[in-house]
Amino acid sequence: MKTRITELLEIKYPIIQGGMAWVAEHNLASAVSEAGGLGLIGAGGAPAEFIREQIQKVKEATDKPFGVNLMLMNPEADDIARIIVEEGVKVVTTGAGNPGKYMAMWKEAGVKVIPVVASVAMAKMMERGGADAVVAEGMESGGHIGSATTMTLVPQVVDAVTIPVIAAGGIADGRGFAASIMLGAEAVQMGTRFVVAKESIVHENYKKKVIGAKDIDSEVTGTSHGHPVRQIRNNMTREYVKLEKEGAPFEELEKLTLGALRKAVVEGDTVNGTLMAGQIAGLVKKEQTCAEMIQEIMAEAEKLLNR
Ligand code: TUI
Repeated sequence: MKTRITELLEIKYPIIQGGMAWVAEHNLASAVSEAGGLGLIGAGGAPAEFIREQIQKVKEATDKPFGVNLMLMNPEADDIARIIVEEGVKVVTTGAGNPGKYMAMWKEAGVKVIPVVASVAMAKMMERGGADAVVAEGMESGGHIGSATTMTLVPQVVDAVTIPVIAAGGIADGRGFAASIMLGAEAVQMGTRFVVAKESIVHENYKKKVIGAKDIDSEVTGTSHGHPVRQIRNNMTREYVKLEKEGAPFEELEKLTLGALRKAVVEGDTVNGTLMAGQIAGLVKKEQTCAEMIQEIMAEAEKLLNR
């Protein structure tokens, strides 16, 4: 399947792996790229030099295109933005903010820039700033989210910009892929399904929680202070939501989540860790290789789209 995104990124299939903090490291990114999608290293809150090492490991593992997701709240974002250029990374996606201040540097270096947006206004601003494409991410997604759903956001962004749009949020199979194409998207970005990939280094306990999750098992924390984060409900989210209802200050809430994503991903703490996952976790039923996932999704989508 050819779209402006497969042409722009020189990839075989229009499937991009989400740039998930802690989860999207070199093993997962190189597996997705080797399978014909676009693998991403998720910078999350990691130190800049760690990201450089991750980039170098992907380069050793595959000669296919891959990218880096720069989470803009990272305190070392400036250094990571520069490392992306120094290491010759071809694609950058950004999240949780406005990447405007890096745009000129990246464009000059020939890096393809794809900001993740959660609104039409942000999509238009990014297009004006020189973005090559945007990811329109609905609130079905795991992690830090906006307020519009994928179903409503994607067609509105498609109508508002001329650059290609990638749909994200609630997509995990060929039906979601085909539906995204129908909404005008030219690729999809998936996170939750890749969390349980065989090549994903996520702790088995976390993977089991995603595989066992039902449709309404996620919870959004952080709405009281403007940083909503979707994750699978557990002891930590119950406590968080309770404190939020009582009007607890941010400093107190932060104590619950500090280091909690690492606790879940690395240590497998499903009780007090942050189990970021999207609403589509209920559809994710087994661990497969990235290649198996991509092949299955493309075969199903092509059948549906040809009908
Ligand atoms: O960035 C994400 N998802 C993320 S980042 C992340 S790391 C984190 N960990 C703990 C707490 C908070 C964050 C986990 N998940 N998705 C892309 C995304 N970007 N969703 C929404 C946005 C967004 C929000 C505001 C993009 C732009 C924006 O603009 C604000 C502005 O500056 O105008």
